[in-house]
Amino acid sequence: MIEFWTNPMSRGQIAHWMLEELGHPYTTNWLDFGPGGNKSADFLAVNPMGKVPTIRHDGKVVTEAAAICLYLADAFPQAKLKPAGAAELADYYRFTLFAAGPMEQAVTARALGWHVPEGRDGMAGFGSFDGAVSAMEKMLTGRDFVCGKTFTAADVYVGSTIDWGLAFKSIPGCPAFETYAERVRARPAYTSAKAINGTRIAATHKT
Ligand SMILES: N[C@@H](CCC(=O)N[C@@H](CS)C(=O)NCC(=O)O)C(=O)O
Repeated sequence: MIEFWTNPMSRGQIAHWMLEELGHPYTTNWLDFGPGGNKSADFLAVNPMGKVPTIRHDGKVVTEAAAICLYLADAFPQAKLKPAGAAELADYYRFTLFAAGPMEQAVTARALGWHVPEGRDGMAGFGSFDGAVSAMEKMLTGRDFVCGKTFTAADVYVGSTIDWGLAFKSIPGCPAFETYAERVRARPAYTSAKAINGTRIAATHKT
């Protein structure tokens, strides 16, 4: 059994998509943000960061949306979401960690108004926002999915990064991002995860 802690308006949607890809049963613990939810003693005992997404499988806790995607692909090989060849694995790890590290930092820094002082790009892991986005664009150009023709767990994470970035306009649109986003949004598991979270948002976040 997989236990899953999430909030519908969060990066939890990334892990939710991955869980829907697996087709394996899981239990969802919806957490509100606040002292009674993600900062409760019970949840902090599971994840001391008090952050979602978090999963527990076979007694092991996994946090970090990217790690959850990669871990579940390993733990459930029957889902065939991890490539076998060395060349594909190189892209699989590189793209996922690039999205989870430099891209995530670049987008967050921009959203929060943090500026890398002039001449200090070399010290920042993401270099600059424009540099990270342009590298991601080049990396995705000319390929259907991260590992080529076949969808993998890397596309759940990288796809979420591009999907959310375009939806919230935190990254600029370009043909490589738009066409890639269209391909990953066609996954039935993407649609079912969106539907589950949309239903939860409608039920709990009244406007
Ligand atoms: N590095 C983590 C980030 C997780 C994260 O920041 N989640 C946010 C929601 S999108 C959260 O739980 N925020 C609540 C809080 O920190 O109180 C990951 O990639 O999973």
